[in-house]
Amino acid sequence: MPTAIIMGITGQDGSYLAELLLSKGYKVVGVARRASTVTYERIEHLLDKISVVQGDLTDQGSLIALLEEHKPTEVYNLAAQSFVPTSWNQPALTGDVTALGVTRLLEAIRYVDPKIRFYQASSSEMFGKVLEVPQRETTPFYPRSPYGVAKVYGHYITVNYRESFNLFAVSGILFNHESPRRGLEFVTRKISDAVAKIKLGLARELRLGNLESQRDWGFAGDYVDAMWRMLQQDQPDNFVIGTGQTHSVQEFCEIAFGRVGLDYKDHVIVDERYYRPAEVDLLISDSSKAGKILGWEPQVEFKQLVEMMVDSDLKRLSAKVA
Ligand code: NAP
Ligand code: G4F
Repeated sequence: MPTAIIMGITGQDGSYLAELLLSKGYKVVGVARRASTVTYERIEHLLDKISVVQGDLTDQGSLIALLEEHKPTEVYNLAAQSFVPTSWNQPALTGDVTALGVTRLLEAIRYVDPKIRFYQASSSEMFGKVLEVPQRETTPFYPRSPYGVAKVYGHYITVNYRESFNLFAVSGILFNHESPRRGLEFVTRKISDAVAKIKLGLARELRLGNLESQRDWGFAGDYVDAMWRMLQQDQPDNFVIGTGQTHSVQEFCEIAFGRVGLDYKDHVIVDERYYRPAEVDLLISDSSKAGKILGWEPQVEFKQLVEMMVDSDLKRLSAKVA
């Protein structure tokens, strides 16, 4: 039975990846940082099937100890300070975790067992002020936030350890992916949660930033499958993963409010507090390399994704008010 370590097990992607790896017969060890309360909401249904152990990307010793104890064949680094606005308020922390954390993990692999296969969660935010549309593996980077800058570092240190030390280290350049388990501060889940609250009479308005912002949004469950496929190849490489379609925040609102018979114009208020110091441009993926080499294609379409998220929040909140 192969063993996989998932850094960031308590996050959105960690929970979906754990489900996928369990279904493939892996022993799954999830790493969570110590908190004063448990943060296992997304993995509660998996706790009898996986081991959850403590570790932190800012602590080199904890990473070495993890690998020595659990002897994984694969390590997935999904851990990061992942919220773009926070990266302007906490740029040094973002650099320490999201950038240097990758080096600490690669160093632990090099020291304990260089045969371990490594996945780095890179991001379309690295393309930022885009230099080519659509974006592919060869598109130059131009990050527009401290988060994007940190992810560029994480990407290149992964490539560098592959080339310097012959590690099987891959970088998955993933475009936005969402789900009912998405964090509440990200725009898609902020909208689906607010739609459910407004429908149930628990709220009346939703304050958002730039409604014209566009993203290439896919379903997280589809994207973790691409991560696993990348680690099953003969050679380590970089892959762009996305849907190849872009939609605006306004379009997301139209479908989400429409799902419950409401008009977003009656409830959404544009609030400049949610504008960013710098925005990214037209993010659209070209994942044809992943289609050809990994045999990967997205399965869930945009409208389906929006409706899935609204339905889930409505169900969750209806149960609470009942
Ligand atoms: P997420 O829900 O924010 O999860 C991030 C995870 O990292 C959480 O488990 C968090 O733990 C953990 N973490 C934060 N700081 C840590 C530290 N110092 N040591 C150890 N763990 C730490 O993010 P996600 O949406 O699942 O995304 C997974 C990865 O893909 C992230 O690296 C993200 O930057 C990247 N990515 C995401 C997308 C997307 O659209 N979702 C697209 C491209 C790339 P706590 O629960 O304790 O906070
Ligand atoms: O949902 P968002 O906060 O996601 P963002 O910044 O694209 O980052 C996510 O995707 C990246 C992949 O490209 C990941 F690497 C990263 O970790 C994260 O998962 O914002 C999406 C768009 C932005 O253009 C933002 O300006 O929505 C716009 N927006 C408009 N109003 C808002 C709001 N975003 C948030 N969070 N809150 C608003 O009220």
